[in-house]
Amino acid sequence: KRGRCILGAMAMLLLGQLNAQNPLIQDQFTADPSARVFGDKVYVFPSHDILAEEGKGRVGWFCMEDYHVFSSADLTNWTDHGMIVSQENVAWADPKGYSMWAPDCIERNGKYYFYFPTKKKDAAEGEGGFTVGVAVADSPEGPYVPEENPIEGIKGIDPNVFIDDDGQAYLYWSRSQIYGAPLKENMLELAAEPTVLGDLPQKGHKEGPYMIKRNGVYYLTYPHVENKTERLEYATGDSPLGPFTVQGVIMDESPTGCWTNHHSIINYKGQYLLFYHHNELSPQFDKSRSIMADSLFFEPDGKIRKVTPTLR
Ligand code: FUB
Repeated sequence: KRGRCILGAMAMLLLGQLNAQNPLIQDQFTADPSARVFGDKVYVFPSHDILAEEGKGRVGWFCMEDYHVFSSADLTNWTDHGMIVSQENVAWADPKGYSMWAPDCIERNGKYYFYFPTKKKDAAEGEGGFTVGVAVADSPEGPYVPEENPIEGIKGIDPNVFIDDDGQAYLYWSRSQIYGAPLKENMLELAAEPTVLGDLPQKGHKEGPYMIKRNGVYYLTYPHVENKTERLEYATGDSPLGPFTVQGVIMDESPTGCWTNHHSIINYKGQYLLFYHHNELSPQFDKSRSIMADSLFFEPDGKIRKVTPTLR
C-alpha cells in the first residue's frame, strides 16, 4: 500500500497535481495540524502526542511536552526540523502541564509568530487552566523565542491566527465556544476585548477554529462534537468576527471512533488542501494521533464539498 501511494504521488507530481501520503508523519504521533505555505513549501505545526506515564501528565489522556515543525514541497517527503518549543523553555508554562495543545503560526514582516496553548505555572485561585502564548522566530524552522508572559486576556485553547487583506490580524481560540479578538500590530497583544462568536451551533462543544477568506467571504471552520466524535463544520460571514451563518459539514465524524479531529485549510499551488488528524497509527488509543491531508474543493456557489478522509 505504501509503495502504491508513493508511485501515485510520483505520478501526480509528474502531472503537476498534488497528492498526500497519509498519514503524513509516520515516525512519531502528531495531531492538530496547522498548515501554512511559506515560500514554496508547506509547513505543518502540529501537536506532538506522547504517552502519558506515571508522573508525566494524566495517564490515559493527551500528553504533549513540545512542538516540532515539518516542511514539504510535495506533501510526501517531509522534513522534521526538530523541536521548536518545549514547555521547559517557556518561562510561564506549568512544568507539570504536559499540555502543549494545538498551535498555529503565521508570518508578518519577516517574523514568524507561533501561538500555542498550555497551562500557566503558579496560577492564582480562579486563574488556572489554559491560556495562550507566543514564540517568535526569523524563519519558519526557528529558532523560536517564547515571550516571557502569555497573551493577556485569553482563557482557552487552540489559537488560530488570521491576517485580513487590510493587514488587521485576528486571534481566535476556543473554550467550548469560539472566541475572537483583533491583535495589535505587534502580534503579541489583543487589541480589544474578546468576542464570543455566538451564531454557531449552541448545542455541543466547539474547538479548533480555523479562519480562511475566499472571494471576500470569511469561512470560520471548527470541529464540533454533539455525539461521540468531532465533525468538521463551517460557517460563513462578511466580516472576521461575524455574524456568521452555519453552512454545513466539511468532514463527518470518525468512522472508527477517534474522538477528536482538528484541521487547517491552505491553498498550495492552486489546490486547496484540508489537513486533519486521525488515530491511524494507534487504532486502540485515540490520544495518539497522526496528521493527514486531502484535497478540498469549493462548489461554484462557494460551499465546501465534503471531504472523505483517506484512511487505510
Ligand atoms: O490535541 C489536544 C486537543 O484535542 C486539541 O487542542 C483539540 O483541538 C483536540 O484535537
